[in-house]
Formats: sequence, C-alpha cells, structure tokens
Amino acid sequence: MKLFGHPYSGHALKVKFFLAWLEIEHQYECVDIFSERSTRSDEFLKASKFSEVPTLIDDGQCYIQSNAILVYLSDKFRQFKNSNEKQKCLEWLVWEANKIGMCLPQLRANEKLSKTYPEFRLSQGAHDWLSIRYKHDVGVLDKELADKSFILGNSISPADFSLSAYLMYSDEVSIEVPQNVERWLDRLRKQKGWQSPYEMLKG
Ligand SMILES: N[C@@H](CCC(=O)N[C@@H](CS)C(=O)NCC(=O)O)C(=O)O
Repeated sequence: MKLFGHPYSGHALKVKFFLAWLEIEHQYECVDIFSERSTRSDEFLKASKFSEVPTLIDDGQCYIQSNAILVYLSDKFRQFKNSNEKQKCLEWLVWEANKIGMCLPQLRANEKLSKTYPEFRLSQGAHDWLSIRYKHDVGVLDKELADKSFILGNSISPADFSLSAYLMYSDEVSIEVPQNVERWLDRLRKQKGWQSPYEMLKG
C-alpha cells in the first residue's frame, strides 16, 4: 500500500493518521502540491485522477478523495461494527466535506499561504462569509460532542479522523475552537499513531 500526501494537507492527514491508528504498514511519498501539476511523478499522475493528495494505491488499484479512502480502508480492515454504524459514519463524512471542510481549509490557506501564493487570498467578503460558516459548523460539532467522547459515541470511528483533520492545524489560523471540540481533539491526540501533522506527513 502506498499513500501520497503533503504536510500542509489536512485531507492527507485524515488518511495518514487513520493508517497509523490502524497500524497498517505502508509506503509514503510527499508530493509537492505547489508544483505545476504536469511536473509531478508519472506514478502519481497515473494514480491520481485529479492530481491531488491524498491518493492511495493498494493491490494495483488507485483510490482518491480522502473520505472515500477512509471508507475503503474501513471496509478493508472491518472497522464498521454494522451497517447502521457505517451509515452514521457516512453521514458525518458527507457533512465534513460540505461544511467544516469547505470553510476551515480556505480560511487557513488565506492566512498561511496567501503571502507566497496569492491565489489563496480571500476577498474580505469571502473571508467574512467563510468565518460565519466556520462558527456555525464548529458550533454544530461542539454541541454533538457535549455528551460523548467521539462523534458516534464512546468509540472512535473513521468520521473522527475526517472531522478533526483541519482542526489539528487550528493554531495556524485566527479562529476559536470551542471547549468540547478542543477536548475531543486532545482525546484524538492521545490515540495510537498520533504525531503532529507536520511530523506525520513529512517527506
Ligand atoms: N476533495 C479532496 C480534496 C483534495 C485536495 O484538495 N488536495 C489538495 C491538498 S489539500 C491538493 O492536492 N492540491 C494540489 C493540487 O490541486 O494541485 C479530498 O477530500 O481528498
């Protein structure tokens, strides 16, 4: 199994942390996501339909889209207790892609990357809108986590790896992380395989 990722990529962090937690041995290659797409390695370009990380190669098949990769790995390594748990997990994975994953990465890129890469700079209007969205989305998570250790209850699920990924970089962006979410992130940082994102995803 081989994973392509990059230290800045919360999308890649979801998969890397999940593999570490599952204790699955794998090869890892860091792709320069700021390079011209056509200059990336042939192996990566062939495997990655949209030339994005994360991309996973396993048994000669190529897998893309972080949340879809989490589902593939969960099925392969039997992480869903039953179909109801899988369904609940899918609901959160879709929510992540459309909610927290559609405001926090953009706010972070604006603060962390836009000096070097102006294409990540947000207009004031876009920034304000995404900030309002973040506050709402993180509020939803905080409410959910008020009376449980993990998003589906008392045990960790693939959805936790997805929902937490960009929040693990929250010190790089001027946002507030509410209490229940912060406690949940600490719980995740205590899981096996955890290292800081930059350590986990370094080349
Ligand atoms: N929806 C995708 C998003 C993947 C994505 O946007 N990857 C970024 C890094 S976070 C990337 O590879 N960017 C490089 C590029 O687009 O050339 C997922 O969930 O995996």
